[in-house]
Amino acid sequence: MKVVTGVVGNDIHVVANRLIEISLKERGFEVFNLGVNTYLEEFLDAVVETNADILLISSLNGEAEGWCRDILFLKEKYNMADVTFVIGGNLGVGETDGDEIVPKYKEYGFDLVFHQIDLMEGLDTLEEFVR
Ligand code: B12
Repeated sequence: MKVVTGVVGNDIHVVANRLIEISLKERGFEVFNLGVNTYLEEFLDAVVETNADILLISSLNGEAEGWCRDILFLKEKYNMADVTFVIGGNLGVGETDGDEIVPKYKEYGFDLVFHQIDLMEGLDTLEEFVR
């Protein structure tokens, strides 16, 4: 399966992004890593270009919310109903409550949301979901 990944917005935290690429490859995924500082439009273009099955977005500095509110609209616009949309990392700024954050991102159009969740746990859940 093909996965497009990267860190959304003006976010330069690169360590998790590298770990995500390595871990996905180890699990047998074909990975297209756009790296840090990636804008939403670039993610969507890459999904179209690579015909990816999964878009996995990371946010560490917490600015994802400002970038990802239109996912539902864009999914429809680009005909991406079959693509699994995943987001994880630090999805809020400052003290944040997962019970509030997760439903919010689901409303924005993400299928799987991992707020301050360990990467391996998240990838196990992703594998179960796509299976
Ligand atoms: C190193 C670091 C930096 C370095 C980054 C160097 C680099 N190029 O990577 C520098 C000093 C440059 C930096 C800058 C900033 N940082 Co900084 N940084 C950190 C720090 C100390 C460690 C991050 C890290 O690499 N961790 C190691 C990796 C492996 O862990 P991780 O990032 O947490 O990722 C794990 C999980 O989140 C998860 N994960 C991540 N993505 C995904 C996706 C999915 C799908 C899943 C399932 C899981 C998952 O998997 C990873 C492994 O388990 C953290 C604090 C901390 N202790 O976490 C702050 C932190 C991330 N930074 C923070 C901030 C605010 C900033 C700045 C805005 C500070 C400033 N005022 O300038 C800037 C942002 C600049 C920018 N444009 O993005 C905040 C974010 C707060 C928030 N979200 O509310 C943190 C949490 C510090 C804090 N407690 O306030 N930072």
